[in-house]
Amino acid sequence: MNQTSTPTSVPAKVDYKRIATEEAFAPAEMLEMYKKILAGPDPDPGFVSLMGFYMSSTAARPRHIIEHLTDLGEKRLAHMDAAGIDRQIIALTSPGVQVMEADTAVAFAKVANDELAQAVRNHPTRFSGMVAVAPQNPREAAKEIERGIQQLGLTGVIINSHTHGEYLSDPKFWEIFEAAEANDTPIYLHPNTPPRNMIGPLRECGLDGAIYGFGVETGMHALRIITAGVFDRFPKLQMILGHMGEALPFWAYRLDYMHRATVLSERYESMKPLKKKPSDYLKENFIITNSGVAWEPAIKFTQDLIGADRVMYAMDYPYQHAIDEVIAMDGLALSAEDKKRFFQTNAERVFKLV
Ligand code: 1DF
Ligand code: MN
Repeated sequence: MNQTSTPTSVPAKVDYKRIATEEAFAPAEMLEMYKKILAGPDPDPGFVSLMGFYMSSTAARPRHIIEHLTDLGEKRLAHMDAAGIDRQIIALTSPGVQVMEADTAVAFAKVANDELAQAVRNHPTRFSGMVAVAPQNPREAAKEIERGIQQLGLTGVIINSHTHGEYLSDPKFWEIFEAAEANDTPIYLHPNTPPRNMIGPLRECGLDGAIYGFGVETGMHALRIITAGVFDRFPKLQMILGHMGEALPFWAYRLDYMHRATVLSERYESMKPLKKKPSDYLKENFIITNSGVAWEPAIKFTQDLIGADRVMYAMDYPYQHAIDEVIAMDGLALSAEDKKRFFQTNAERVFKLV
C-alpha cells in the first residue's frame, strides 16, 4: 500500500478535472496550541491518541503528514501535480478549534480562516477553502460563516464532528444550521475521535481513529442530526459526509424500518416523528465523498442509493496521500458523464466553483 508520496505510476491525462474535496491543513501556530493542550491537565483521550501521536511519532507516515499539513504552497502544489489533482477543497484538520476552550476557539477560527483565504487568493485556480467555526459559541460560529462566505471567499463550512462531547443535534447549536442555510453553503461533517465517554472500548484495541472510531462517531452524529429533525426545520440545508457517508448508506434499510417502528411504539421521548424517512434525508440533504475509500463497489452502491450527482471524489491529503488510488478511481466503471460528475461537476456545483 502506498502510504507516502512515492508514485508507483503517474495518472493519465483525462478530460475531466480532478477536484479533491476533503483535504486538510494545519497552521503551524495551531500545532503549537495543540502542544500546550496536550501538556495541560487531563487532555481529551481521543485528542491524545490522535494528535498526540501524530505530533510525537518518528515513523514515516506521521512525519509525512505533519510536514505537509502546514504547507499551503509549493510542496502541496507539487504533490497535487504529481497526483493529477487540479484543485483541492481545503479544510482545517480535525479536531481544528473544537478541542480548544471557547474564547480561544472563536478567535483562532478567524486566524485559520484568514490564513486559508490568503492561500486561496494566492492560488485561486488550485485551492478552495472551507470556513472553520467554533461550535462552542454558536452565535460567533454563525457570524464566522457569514464572514467566511461573504467576505473571505471561502466555500462550505467544516465541522469536525463533536465538540467536547456535544452534538449538533442539540437545538442550542441550530443557529449554525440557520447560517449555513441562509448563506447557501454546505456543512462538511468531518470525523473526530470519539469523545471521552465513548472512546474506551475503541481505544483499548486501537480502533478509535480513522480505521473505525471516526466512522462510528461521525455516522452517529449525522444520524442524531437527522433524527433530531434538523432537516425538517432547515429543509434546504446540505451536509457533506466523507468516507462513503460513514457507512450510513449501507444502514439505510434498517434505519428506515427501525426508526418507524420506534416512533410508532413511542419508545423514546427523544425520537419524535419526522416528515420523511431517514434515507430520504440521506438522498435530499447529503452529499457523500469517497475520502479514504477508493473502492468501486461502495461508490456504486452509494450512487445507486443517493444519485450519481451526490457522490464526490476526495483524497484526504495528506492523510491518505496515495497516487495509485487516483489511478484506480480514473478506472471506475462509470459512464464518461458520471465519471465527470464524480471528479468534477458535483464539486463545482456544491462548492459553487463556476
Ligand atoms: C486521519 C484520517 C486523520 C483522516 C485525519 O485528521 C483525517 C488518520 C486528523 O488517518 O489519522 O481527516 N481522515 O479523514 O480519514
Ligand atoms: Mn479527513
